[in-house]
Amino acid sequence: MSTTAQLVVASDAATMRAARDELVTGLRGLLGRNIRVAGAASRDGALVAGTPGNSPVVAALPLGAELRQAGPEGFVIRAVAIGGRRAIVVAANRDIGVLYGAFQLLRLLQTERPLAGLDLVSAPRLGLRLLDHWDNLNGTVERGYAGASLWEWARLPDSINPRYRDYARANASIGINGVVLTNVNANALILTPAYLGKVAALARVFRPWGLKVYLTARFSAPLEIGGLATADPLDSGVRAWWAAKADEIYRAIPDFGGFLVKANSEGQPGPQDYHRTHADGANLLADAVAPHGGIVMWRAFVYSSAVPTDRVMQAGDEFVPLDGAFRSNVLIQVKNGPLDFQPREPFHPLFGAMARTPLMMEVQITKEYLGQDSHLAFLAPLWEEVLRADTYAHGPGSTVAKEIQGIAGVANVGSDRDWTGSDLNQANWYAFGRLAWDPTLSSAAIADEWIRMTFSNDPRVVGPVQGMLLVSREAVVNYMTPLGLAHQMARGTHYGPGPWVTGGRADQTSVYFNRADSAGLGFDRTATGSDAVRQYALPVRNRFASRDSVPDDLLLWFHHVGWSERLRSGRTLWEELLRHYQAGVDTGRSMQRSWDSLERLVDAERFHRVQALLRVQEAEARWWRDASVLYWQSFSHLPLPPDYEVPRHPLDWYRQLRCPADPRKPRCDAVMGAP
Ligand code: GCV
Repeated sequence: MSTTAQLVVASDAATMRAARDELVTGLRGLLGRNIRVAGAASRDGALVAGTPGNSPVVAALPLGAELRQAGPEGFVIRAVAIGGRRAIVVAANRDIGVLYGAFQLLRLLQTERPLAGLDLVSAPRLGLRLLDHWDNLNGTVERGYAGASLWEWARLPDSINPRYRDYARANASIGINGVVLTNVNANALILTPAYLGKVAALARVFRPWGLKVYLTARFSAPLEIGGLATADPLDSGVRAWWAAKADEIYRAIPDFGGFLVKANSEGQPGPQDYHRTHADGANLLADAVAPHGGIVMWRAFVYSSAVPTDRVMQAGDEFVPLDGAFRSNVLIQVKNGPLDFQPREPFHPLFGAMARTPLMMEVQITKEYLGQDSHLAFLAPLWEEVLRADTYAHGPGSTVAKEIQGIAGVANVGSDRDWTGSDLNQANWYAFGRLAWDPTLSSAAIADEWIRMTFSNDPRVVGPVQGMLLVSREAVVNYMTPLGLAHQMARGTHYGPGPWVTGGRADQTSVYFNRADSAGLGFDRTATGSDAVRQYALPVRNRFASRDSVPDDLLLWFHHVGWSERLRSGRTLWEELLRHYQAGVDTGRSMQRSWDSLERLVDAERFHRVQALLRVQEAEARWWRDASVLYWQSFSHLPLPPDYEVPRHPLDWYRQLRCPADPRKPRCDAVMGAP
């Protein structure tokens, strides 16, 4: 076999250079062969990458129909004969498609898929595939568990950390095409000239990788940095200020993507401060960026302390009446569930409920409520569950995936050496990109790819690690919030159990959500309670409203259930609760056993790091189980079965645990004692 393979890339444009360099690096590493790069004239490459516009070889191939299917960002990969020799072509309509195709080819090689007869066309289903960073200008990251912000604002624009390029490469490898650099709890300073120069420097690094830059816009910026006396969206001075600001941004960053806005939510300023609507606010910014082709992503995560209705209903009540009132370049960004990135929630009722408004979905890759950096929770099953949920908005088959134009993931990326706070957390960044590209991919297939590319193709590794990943999210649901419970985490840190949390703002407390009393547990959201079910289309509403048809895993989200009432399993609520908490702990243990079996198959460094975290997770799963079960028992007064693992401490001990204030590591292991 020849030790040199020939790659033909005819163009020297920045994105084509990126594709060429990735192929050279990847093929060298994977095949152990030298790669010779040839230009336009060569017709005998083993691998040809290009567009009909920049590659005569691609232009000569009969790929018209496939390229139409590939669209602006997709690609075709095909085994062909060129001049009688076997070759592979990576073709696309645009350079960025070639780059995505190059990564796909490397993925196929690295995961040992057969290349003979290769013939695939791939196009992203969603146009907007974004990472949202909740990064502050002082270098901290809200709900970030992977170190400081990647963005070195003080050093930019002169100093360009090489990780910026690697960050862009990683994103392009999974098809992510945009990044919101700043926290939705926004700082207006990002819109000042000095910061815009820094943003432009980042945009220059990201551009070849197809990664557009977006910023969060603080609604009160005209007051804070503009010297105006108001931020009223209908004020002509305010409108002129935002239009001029948009012009200034686009002069610095011609392909700037647009704004993401959190308004009138959790203390952020917004149009309601001036008795205007969310549509007035969104349209103000949309008009400013429209001449430049920009968009506005306006978040639906709103709830008001003044409104006494069920918190999970407020976004629906607020936004549905505004359907049709937004400019065409506004997207409403809706969290996957109506509460706040819980281990399990029903899909958000806004999906399918705003027929005249483009929606995008926001998910959290950083695991604020799922054990943060230290617990293993592979999130693809959670996202798959919501993407496939049927809203019935336009009849059966109206899945959430079909109701959205884009998806944003709150990034779990920081300056930690492993990028994401733990080795296995990287799987969530990967899974997010893959599902954003193709929401029909299965969690199992994504896990399989990631393990093969991260650890090994050895089935003795792939099988156990895939098993661990696929059960991990349900384990977290079981030991934290089984059977449809939600928001039972400690106040503030959202780490560790706190089902007793009360006081302060009611709809941020655990007791508001669990409604535990001597009769039973759960939030009645049927017509006899808050009637939140009414926000869903009829078949879904009926399914959730009836005790006969509500899925067990959402039971307590929608119903207040008596402690001794029998569920479909024939067991009482109390018995089912105990089983679920125990199942969570048991899965924690089985994940440890699976990982321990890999000692000689995974490098020692990563093996020990993951092993240590799985120990933490098992200990903390017991903490969750014991604290929760004891707390529910103080209402149910029902006994634990004789063979149930006895909680190590009385309830008061758990209630009095005070976690360290360090937001990165709020674990209580020091006080919990050895596992
Ligand atoms: C960025 C939750 C988080 C907040 C976050 C907010 C949001 O409430 O705890 O940290 O703020 O969601 O999504 O705006």
